[in-house]
Amino acid sequence: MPEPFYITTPIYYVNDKPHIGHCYSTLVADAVARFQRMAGRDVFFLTGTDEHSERVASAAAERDLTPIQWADANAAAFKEAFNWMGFSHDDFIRTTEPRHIERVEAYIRTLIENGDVALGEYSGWWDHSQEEYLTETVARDADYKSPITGKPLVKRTENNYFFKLSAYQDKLEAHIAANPDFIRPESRRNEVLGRLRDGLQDVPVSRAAPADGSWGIRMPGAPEHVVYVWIDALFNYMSAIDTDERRAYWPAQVHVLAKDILWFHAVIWPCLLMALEKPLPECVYAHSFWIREGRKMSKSLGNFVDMPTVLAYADRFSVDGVRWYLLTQGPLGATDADFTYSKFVEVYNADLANGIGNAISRVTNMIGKYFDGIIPEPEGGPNADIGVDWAKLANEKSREATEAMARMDLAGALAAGTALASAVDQFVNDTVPFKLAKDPANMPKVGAILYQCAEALRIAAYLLSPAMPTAMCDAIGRLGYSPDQTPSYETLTTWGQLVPGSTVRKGDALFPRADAKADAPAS
Ligand code: ME8
Repeated sequence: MPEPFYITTPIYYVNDKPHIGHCYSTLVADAVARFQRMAGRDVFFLTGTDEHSERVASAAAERDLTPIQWADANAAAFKEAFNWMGFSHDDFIRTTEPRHIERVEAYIRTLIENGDVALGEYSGWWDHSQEEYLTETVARDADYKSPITGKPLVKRTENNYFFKLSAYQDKLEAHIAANPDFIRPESRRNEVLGRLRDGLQDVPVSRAAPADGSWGIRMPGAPEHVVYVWIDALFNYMSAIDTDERRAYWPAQVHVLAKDILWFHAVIWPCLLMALEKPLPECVYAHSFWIREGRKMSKSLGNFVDMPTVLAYADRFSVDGVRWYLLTQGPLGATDADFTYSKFVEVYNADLANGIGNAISRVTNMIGKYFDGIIPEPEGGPNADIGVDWAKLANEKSREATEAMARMDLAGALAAGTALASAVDQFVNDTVPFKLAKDPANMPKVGAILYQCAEALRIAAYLLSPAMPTAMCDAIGRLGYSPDQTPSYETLTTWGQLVPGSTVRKGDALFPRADAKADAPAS
């Protein structure tokens, strides 16, 4: 039985349309999911939308729509964007779906029955823009403004149901100490540990139901309250797989998200799970933010890289070109990453047009020219010694990619594929098959060289396919490889799979070189 691998993204607010930040988190999860599927894991990849926010209701009201009408329109926009980006999610959950609502009610009922949730009065600093309460210390440090949006905080007192978060402080700290990879990257883990030193306070899990009673999940047994949107949202990770067929996916291997919502995922969510006596996820991974041309992306600046802009980039550089840039240059670590046109073109040309794309055309062209487009029988076998131990190198690179992926080092994993493609370029330069081919007596050797090139590129293409599924699938086909079933990682990456006699396809450049002087694509 393949081992389960459950990976999630945040579920995104539907008060507005998707943008590059939402695409980035989902892309990171997609690349990991694709890699793990290739490695033979039984992957479940979940994304979706978070809909019961007050802001959805107010954004809908501004447009004379009901909240669900506005949520439907934006959830559809997220689905469209994610399909268009080529994401391979297994499910897309919406928190307004009955399957989610019913299960949230059940979880809350259990928490009330166990005494982990009870009625009380709460007074705190409310960040309306983020829909969260901040502690006195955090509010004071932020000068009583939202640390995320800079909007003023409001002192608010409510009669609410509370979750006894404070009761779980010791258990959570012990878990974090015993599991160094529970919160990643490490700098984020240290931030959480620092904040935990202030001590955990109980948190509200309900709010007064809106006057018209139309939006939110009712607290079981107390219809004058709705479940606080954040609690409702966190439960999606469980509700989506709380069925007989899917339950084995829990606990999740990775929750992917950004630094803005780490506290909810690294503190509140695990404590809720402990209260429900469920095992905790293996890793909560919080990446940093994309900024644009040196400036934070914000509504007021109107400078989001929105979907029309992403589309315009993809029109010129392909969806895979966009995916490549985001994955290799993205803010997976502790620092923000800048989305700039000049860097985009530089990376695209260096890595794709002049890198893997060029290596594939060079090799398929030579096979076309010298062997009528047929993969030659390698003289001395696939492992013939012509200066590079390809079997060893391919193995090393595959292992490096696997290890990097396990650390969520996506750029590192992809660099292993790129290194294999560069080794092919170097090999061609060193062995000069184009010169050797001038003498017919050399053709067996030329055949052996080109066989090894094509085989190495096939493996490189597999290693790069989690980032660029469409282009790399095309590349693998061009190299004359057509596995008749979904092959395992080992057969994919084991040297000598290309069958002599298969037909190579030349075709247009996979990644046409970009003109660095052209203007940035406009949406
Ligand atoms: O917080 N760079 O939803 P949200 C990178 N519904 N990633 C970014 C980004 C940027 N500039 N901007 C946003 C919510 N993101 C809640 C989540 S989960 C149970 C509930 C990504 O629509 C990033 O993943 O505000 C961030 O954490 C998420 O979008 C916030 O999405």
